[in-house]
Amino acid sequence: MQFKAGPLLSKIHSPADLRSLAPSELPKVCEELRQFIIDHVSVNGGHFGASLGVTELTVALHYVFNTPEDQLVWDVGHQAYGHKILTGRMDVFHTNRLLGGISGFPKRSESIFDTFGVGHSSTSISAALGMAVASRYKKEFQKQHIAVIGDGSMTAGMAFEAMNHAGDIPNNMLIILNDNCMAIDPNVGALKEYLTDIRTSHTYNKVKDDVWNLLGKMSKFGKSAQEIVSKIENGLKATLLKQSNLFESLNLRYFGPIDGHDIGYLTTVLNDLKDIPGPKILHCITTKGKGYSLAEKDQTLWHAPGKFDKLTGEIHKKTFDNPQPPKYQEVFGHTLLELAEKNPKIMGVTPAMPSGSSLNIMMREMPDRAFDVGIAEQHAVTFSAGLATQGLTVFCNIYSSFMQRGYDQVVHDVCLQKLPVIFCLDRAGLAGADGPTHHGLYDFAFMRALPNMIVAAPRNEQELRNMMFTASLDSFKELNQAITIRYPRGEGVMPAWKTSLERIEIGTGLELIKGENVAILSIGHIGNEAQKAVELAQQKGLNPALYDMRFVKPLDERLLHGIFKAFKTIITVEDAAIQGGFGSAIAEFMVDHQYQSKMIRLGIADLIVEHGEQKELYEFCGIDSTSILAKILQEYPTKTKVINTPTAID
Ligand SMILES: Cc1ncc(C[n+]2csc(CCOP(=O)(O)OP(=O)(O)O)c2C)c(N)n1
Repeated sequence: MQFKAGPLLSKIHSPADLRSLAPSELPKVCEELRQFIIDHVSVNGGHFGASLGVTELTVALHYVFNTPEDQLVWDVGHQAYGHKILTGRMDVFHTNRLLGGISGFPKRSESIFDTFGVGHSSTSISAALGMAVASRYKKEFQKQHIAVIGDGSMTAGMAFEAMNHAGDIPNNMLIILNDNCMAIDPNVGALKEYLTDIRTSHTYNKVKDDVWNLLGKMSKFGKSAQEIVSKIENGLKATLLKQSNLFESLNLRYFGPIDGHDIGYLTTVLNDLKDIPGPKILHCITTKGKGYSLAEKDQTLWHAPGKFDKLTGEIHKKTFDNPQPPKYQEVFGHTLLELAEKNPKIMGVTPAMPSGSSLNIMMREMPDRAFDVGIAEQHAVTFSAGLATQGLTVFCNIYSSFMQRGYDQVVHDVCLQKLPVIFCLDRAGLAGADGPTHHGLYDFAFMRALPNMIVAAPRNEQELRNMMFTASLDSFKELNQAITIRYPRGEGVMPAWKTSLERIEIGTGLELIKGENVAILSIGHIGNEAQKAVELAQQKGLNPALYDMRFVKPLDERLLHGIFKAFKTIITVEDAAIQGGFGSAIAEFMVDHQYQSKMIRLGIADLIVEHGEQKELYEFCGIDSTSILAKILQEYPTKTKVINTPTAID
């Protein structure tokens, strides 16, 4: 559904239009922009609170800076809806996150104003610094480079690596620290405490006001920016500001904290900062969800609430007559608590996703045994490894795509040291509307390459519970191996999910449906699509077999020998990158044992899968039941061949 923009906003088709307005008109632009975001997210879903929180910042940045010439880099990008709307995408904003529509994140291919593709956090300072250094090298000294990063994203090592570099080389970069005390859940860590101290310190704020007053006065007298800065540094800051400043000590000039919702003051300050060369940071205080009271009150719920009634604030939930299957993440959360209640060695770790992973269930009950370590996947992995060295049983839950950032730690700190860390990778496979930055497609390939790593994927809630239970046993530790258990976003298939916990033999698969001629080998939740396909084939009088392999590594070799001896055609099905994944593992087995069956691998082809609903993407990638059925019909040796449906992997 497409909503009409307010009278001022509807005239803004690019930041140049915005810049033609008088400063006095900006508050109205902010109001209309906020309303436009509320209107559209309420019917389409998507990220909500973050964009509302940076509305004034967004308007001020495009008003003051000469975008797209000046380079504006958003961190994560979930807060960039206002940016998209002001930069020529108002008319297509109703397609946000929909199949074929615009992306929910900045994307270089989408707009010249999207200077850097994002989705994963904490990259903005590095990227903006790269741009700033390139501009300097090209002698484009007028060009400004601005990274906008939240306090949550600032907790990541990458942000600090970038600041460490930025403070040591000549560059013209402005970091805007958008401090709302929130990540998705409340922000954590000592840095958060530090930022709160700065906000609330009376001495500091008095000095800060003096600095700004002086800066304002001097600007009016037309002093050069360099002079202004050295005056401030030599005078006020050095003498009055006794409190040391973390950013200053990294050679970044620190300004703030200022009210990030005061559009008038924001534009004044940004204008002043334009004249100050070198790396600098402006600390802005904002409220996530600003302007929509429910979102201000429950900021975690309204991070990405789904569709809602914008007048009542009621979040639309589908209602059903029958009990529905739970989400996999909920099964993880409840099962972990259940296991931890019986086993005092169990610990839980998440990098900033307590709600998203449902580790918050254990965190509430056992705060000393379950940790949110901030947006710090690398640390989460090595911290888990450290806990494991002391004999603890660690469940480290990381979204599959964010695990990419912790890969070296998995290799170096876990596998090489044979530490039995249990990695639960949520959002594995096609993530849906968040799109390519969030699809978890490579985990089979990158995890199965590692020695001392077991790789498993549950087909349903019961298998997830049993895999978690098996990995929590002391007998598992004796293997001296880590395990990856990967499962998708969304619901499983078992309304009665609370099954009794049973040990699974590592590296064993299951024959689900006996058959002949064609064998379907599936891994994980996508096996349910395969099962539907086989049942549809049965209705057509065919008799393909179905196996749930459960483990990509080690493979169930005994079962595989049986399959390759009995079947001429093998179809593998996975919701992961086809290169190096489950099908590849089976193909390697076939080659290594000199079988000569015909093998067809269904999975995600070597391409970027864009955003869309999960179901639509399954279809697009040819791994939904209809596509699998089409393959079965194509391969089944009958006289009644059907026309093949082309799929993304053909
Ligand atoms: C590497 C990585 N880990 C986790 C996430 C999931 N994530 C998306 S937004 C977010 C919170 C970001 O907090 P902040 O930067 O403060 O922005 P805010 O939402 O508060 O505006 C997290 C953890 C991510 N996008 N990237």
